[in-house]
Amino acid sequence: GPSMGNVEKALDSMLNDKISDSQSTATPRVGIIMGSDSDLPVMKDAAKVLNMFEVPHEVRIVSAHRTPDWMHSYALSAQERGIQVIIAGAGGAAHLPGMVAASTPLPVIGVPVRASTLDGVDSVLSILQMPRGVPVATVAINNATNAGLLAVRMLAVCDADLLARISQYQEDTKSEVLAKDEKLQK
Ligand code: RP5
Repeated sequence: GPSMGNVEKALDSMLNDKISDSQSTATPRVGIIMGSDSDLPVMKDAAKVLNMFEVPHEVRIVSAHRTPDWMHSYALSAQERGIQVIIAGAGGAAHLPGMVAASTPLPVIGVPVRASTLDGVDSVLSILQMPRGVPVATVAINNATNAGLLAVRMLAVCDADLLARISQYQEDTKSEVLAKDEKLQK
């Protein structure tokens, strides 16, 4: 397959050193990728959710436009490396989720990042309007939390432990709202 250039390699390892503390040493089940380190403030929310559910994951900078060869090799190798779901965030002309979905059989969740003068509408339309045959599950603008939760639900289909945890999370969310209502009535 296509190999990574030296500049891309150096940039990749540099960017990944900075965020390595949010990653576990186990084989990652979820790949969180994004077009630029400027997407990190949004995309870290997906990592937070996966940390909360103790799902091993990796966080990588993969740009469709600036590092097309790296993107292609990432997408082609993800499944055989043990990745089961890919969360891809990008802003502007956000081609990353769709282009990755084109080169992997894995489910891809797209996060439209609000990154330009068009307020994220550009990102959401770029990610949402995929042609028939190449699906991307698109979440709301900047909602990497939901991307993380959707990834957990996908993994929970064949993982009883994770299913119990996601059910507990839903119970906790319900209790929180009911407690707030109760407080309001006092
Ligand atoms: C996209 O362009 C990235 O996903 C990011 O959201 C946006 C701007 O990137 P930078 O110019 O900040 O690197 O490729």
